[in-house]
Amino acid sequence: MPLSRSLSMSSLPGLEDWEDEFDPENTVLFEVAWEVANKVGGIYTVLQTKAKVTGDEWGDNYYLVGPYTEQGVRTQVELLEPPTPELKRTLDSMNSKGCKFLAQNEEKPYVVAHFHEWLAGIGLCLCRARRLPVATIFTTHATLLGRYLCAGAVDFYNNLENFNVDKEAGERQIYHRYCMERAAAHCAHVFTTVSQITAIEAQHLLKRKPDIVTPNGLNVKKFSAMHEFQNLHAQSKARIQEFVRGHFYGHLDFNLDKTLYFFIAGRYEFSNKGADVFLEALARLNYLLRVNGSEQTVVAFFIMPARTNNFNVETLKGQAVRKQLWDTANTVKEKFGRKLYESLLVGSLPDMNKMLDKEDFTMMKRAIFATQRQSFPPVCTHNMLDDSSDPILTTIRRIGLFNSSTDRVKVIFHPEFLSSTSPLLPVDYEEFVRGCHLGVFPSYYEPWGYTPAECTVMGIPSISTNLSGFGCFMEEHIADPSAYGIYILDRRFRSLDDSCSQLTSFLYSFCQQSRRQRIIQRNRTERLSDLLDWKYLGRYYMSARHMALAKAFPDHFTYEPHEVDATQGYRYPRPASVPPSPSLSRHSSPHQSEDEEESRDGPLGGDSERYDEEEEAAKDRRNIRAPEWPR
Ligand code: G6P
Ligand code: 1S3
Repeated sequence: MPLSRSLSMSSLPGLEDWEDEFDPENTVLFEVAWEVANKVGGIYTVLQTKAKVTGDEWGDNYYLVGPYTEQGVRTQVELLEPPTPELKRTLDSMNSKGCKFLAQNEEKPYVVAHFHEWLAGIGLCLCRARRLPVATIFTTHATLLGRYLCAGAVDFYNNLENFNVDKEAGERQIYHRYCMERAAAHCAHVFTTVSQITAIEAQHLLKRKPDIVTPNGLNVKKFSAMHEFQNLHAQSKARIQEFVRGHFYGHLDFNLDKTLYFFIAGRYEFSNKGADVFLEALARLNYLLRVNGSEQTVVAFFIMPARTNNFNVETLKGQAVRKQLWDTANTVKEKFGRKLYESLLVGSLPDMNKMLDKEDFTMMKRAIFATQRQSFPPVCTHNMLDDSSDPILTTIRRIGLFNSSTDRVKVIFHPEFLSSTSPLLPVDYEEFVRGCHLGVFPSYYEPWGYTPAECTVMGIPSISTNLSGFGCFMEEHIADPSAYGIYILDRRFRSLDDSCSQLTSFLYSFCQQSRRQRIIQRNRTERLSDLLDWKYLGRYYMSARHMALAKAFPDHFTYEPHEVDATQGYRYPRPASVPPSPSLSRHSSPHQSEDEEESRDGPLGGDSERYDEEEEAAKDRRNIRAPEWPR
């Protein structure tokens, strides 16, 4: 039966058999994970963003199975009546035993069940133990033991083959969970993971080499207006600037037009996510900017949830003071405007000495008085429960980044995920990322890393590492990643200190870019989005399902074994024009200011003689090899 789906299967080498064999009427896909409609971490993003391409392929025969949470059901699930009496009976019986569901019906013969992570993996082990006629896939998004080992002071990647895995898991009191993960990996017809680096890790720690690497994609939103994402950057940056105005009240002695916003975000694993390296590099950057008399200021945000008991008073006060100043300015403006209007109505120019009266001045003086402050602007926005032992705060105390006036690098630790309803910084995560200049993710342990990928599709440059799945993937597909705003830190072959120095030099060079260079770079970053689209990356999942069906039902499905080679596919050459690095920039006059540059070049970032975005993008497109089916 022909397929209705977005990708043309016949164009994909190796899938001709699949097209003949796959009958969506007769084949059912279950995807099982703890993070189905349950926003806990990165796996939620995988499932949520992938749903569209998988749904296009499998139609009504695609089912997601996850935990029943009231919150998840209320906000993300549409409840349906079971379509057949058999299914209704089954679900009623499950319900009577206390097992709530997401409900759909299926009784056709070829079932693929795809389990994510060890928590769901128990279902896979039971399917195999009970000899159910189901093709099974197990995807691990990180190994339990790998995560634990990396979080300790272990030279992980140089010792992968030497770990006594049972002993290490036992010592960390995760032996039972480790065994479930290893059992699921071994029981599955097909075992997959999210990156080559995690495939090597799994081979050593779980003792099975993954059959295929299934990299994580995103749902890439394309704007109809070419440079809409640049406008969104400017709008979102304005929201962040408002917050900064309030947070630094009384200490706003830096130029917001020359302020850059860097951020790190994610699960709070201090060293695994590289917050330690970022802080050290910020301290060094602060020194470099100071001794070189730079006019730039950097505000670095740490968005990592920790245990708190709400916002702290000083931070809330900052936003209240800002609001009061805004209200005062508006009241005075209103009165001024009315007097001006009255004067024009009677045909005379206003007497400027009478435009503001005593009361106005008193009101303004009172508002200014409220901005007096004895302490530095707070580093942390919340009251931390573990203030004295918190790793970010302890490090900040050691390196002395206290937001003093002389600091060129300011730090804000926001230990809660962002929300558009926050009284402090009312933006959601996407809006925040769009408004920043650079995402910094110097992870030591990062099987994939969605944060830099999200930056990329929004046209925001980022720093990742050659220990992260994302960083390695981009290195494979782009000839000169940094020209596209993808900086890849070497955390594999350098010492910790050398990695910090390299990160410092990335940050310092970034600070030296002019506005025009940043705009050019953002244009290039955004051009990479196609590479991360599920439309392309979803094919690895298709391949895994095909392989599993062929293993479970060899009489009905065949799969030609292919070596997966991620370098097949897109390959971005160096950008066609000069890279936007400060050393290579050519100013048309030696003392040209950023504002002059922008007003001449516009948001496209360049005149036709030196930089033509359209032409460069077109050349890139001609040079990029078409994606091929992974072999
Ligand atoms: C976008 C907007 C420009 C704005 C620029 C600021 O490109 O279209 O109007 O000037 O962002 O860039 P910056 O890197 O300084 O935040
Ligand atoms: C894992 O979540 P994490 O942040 O604990 O899974 C994510 C989705 O595959 C992945 O992006 C991330 O690197 C892993 O670490």
